[in-house]
Amino acid sequence: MMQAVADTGNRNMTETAQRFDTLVLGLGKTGMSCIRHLAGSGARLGVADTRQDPPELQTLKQQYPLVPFFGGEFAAGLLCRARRLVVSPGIAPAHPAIRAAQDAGVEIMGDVEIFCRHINAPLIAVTGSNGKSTVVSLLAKMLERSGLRVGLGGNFGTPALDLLSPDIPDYYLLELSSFQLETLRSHRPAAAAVLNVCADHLDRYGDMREYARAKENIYAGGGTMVINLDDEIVSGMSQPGRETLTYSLALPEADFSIRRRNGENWLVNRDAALVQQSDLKVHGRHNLANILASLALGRALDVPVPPMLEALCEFTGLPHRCERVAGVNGVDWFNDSKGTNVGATLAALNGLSNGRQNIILIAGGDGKGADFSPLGSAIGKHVKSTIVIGKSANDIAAIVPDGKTVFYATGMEPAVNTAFRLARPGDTVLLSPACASLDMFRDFAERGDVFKRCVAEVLARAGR
Ligand code: UMA
Ligand code: ADP
Repeated sequence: MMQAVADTGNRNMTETAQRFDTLVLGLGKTGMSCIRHLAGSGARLGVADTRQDPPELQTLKQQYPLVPFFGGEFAAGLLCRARRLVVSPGIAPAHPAIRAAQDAGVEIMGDVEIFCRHINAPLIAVTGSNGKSTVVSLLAKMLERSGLRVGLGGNFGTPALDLLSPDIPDYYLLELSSFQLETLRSHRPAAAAVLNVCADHLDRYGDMREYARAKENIYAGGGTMVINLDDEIVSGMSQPGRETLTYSLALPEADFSIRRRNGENWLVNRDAALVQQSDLKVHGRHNLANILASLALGRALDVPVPPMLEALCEFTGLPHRCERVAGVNGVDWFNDSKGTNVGATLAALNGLSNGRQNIILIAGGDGKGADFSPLGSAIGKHVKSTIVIGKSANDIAAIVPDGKTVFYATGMEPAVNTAFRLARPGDTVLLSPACASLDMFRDFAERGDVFKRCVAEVLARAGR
């Protein structure tokens, strides 16, 4: 039952008579950024959220008491009273009430669409199942090192509309999720990349094709296409005749690749050697792909190479992404809490293994409808023991190959204690859940922080 809880500002106006220029759907980070952007424009605004007490309700009440809030399941009757709906990324536009409003002629868009209609600096847009945050963070550092000012946000950090200010940067750099791309039409990026596509969010999309189609929309607005030749789905998105820069860990014919010279791996741009792999501070092969993608995006913008190289040699990666948190008694401990899908965990296993089946893997959480079977052979190749946690514990245990040990843990602390008991010098303990965290934690960052605390405690108890 939909209920208005904030004052409409006009007590004579009944709820049924209310009309909105814009009804914002969702009152999380995005919804609040939309209200901040639209308030003051004179438009009649409202906000609806299926939750009665969404995260930003108190902020709305305090800062925008005249904007009415409607909590509870969306009703087509309410949504049809808006001229336009701004849909937050966590809400599927396929929701029946949103569909009904669209059929009735209501305009549907997301926050990034509004953002793209307002900007007057070039946009760089990055999506992919994995590596988005790493690439946009690294690219931002590269651009800043070249003296350029960057407005960085989107799915990572600051919501897009909060980046708009009179102080216009040289570039806007957006990490875009498939959810944000679903409702985007007006983007005209200078350069865009889909880093990779692997199974994720299949609780929202009918199948992989639908998910990949949402991501592919990033290329629809023109600009230089940065294409990962190692990813079959992404290379299938190439469009002959478009300005394109390619990268690959495997194919030397790519514009940006890895080549062996004098016994060393070099990151190269065609025949020009850029940087030696041993000079980099990030872990895992997948991060080499992220660096090649960042270099290609920088090249697409004509950023000079030397400052880009300085920035990437300093880059140590982001927390919770293959982050080394301890190395004690010959055992390395890695926090890869942001490994929220099968592709990320595969990358961590392949990237951190020394080929000796020495990884003790902690995995599990909310599987979002994923098929974990692609993990089976990597566990067979690289993992010594698997410790499973959370809602998907049984599903992950089921794909561990016969002959490998599986332990069930009721939470992070018992999981870490079990890992400590099992670990021997030369082993690596890796938290890489292949699952979202929401069944046990507020978010991936809390899960990673709890892991780090448990690791510190178990090592302290052991006097290490
Ligand atoms: N929700 C409801 N009812 C509603 C509205 C939302 O139940 O009426 C639920 C959603 O299903 C979701 C949660 O509330 O579980 C948050 O949804 P939201 O759209 O309100 O999210 P925001 O707080 O606005 O945050 C969103 C992104 N979240 C999602 O896409 C789910 C944030 O990405 C992003 O940082 C933020 O906008 C700013 O742009 C987070 C994320 O998990 C990090 N993204 C997914 C991912 O990276 O895999 C796509
Ligand atoms: P995103 O923003 O797309 O979620 P992040 O950079 O935050 O990407 O990394 C998320 C997870 O994906 C981490 O576990 C990280 O180790 C892994 N990862 C990062 N880059 C890649 C890549 N290119 N391929 C596969 N996994 C990756």
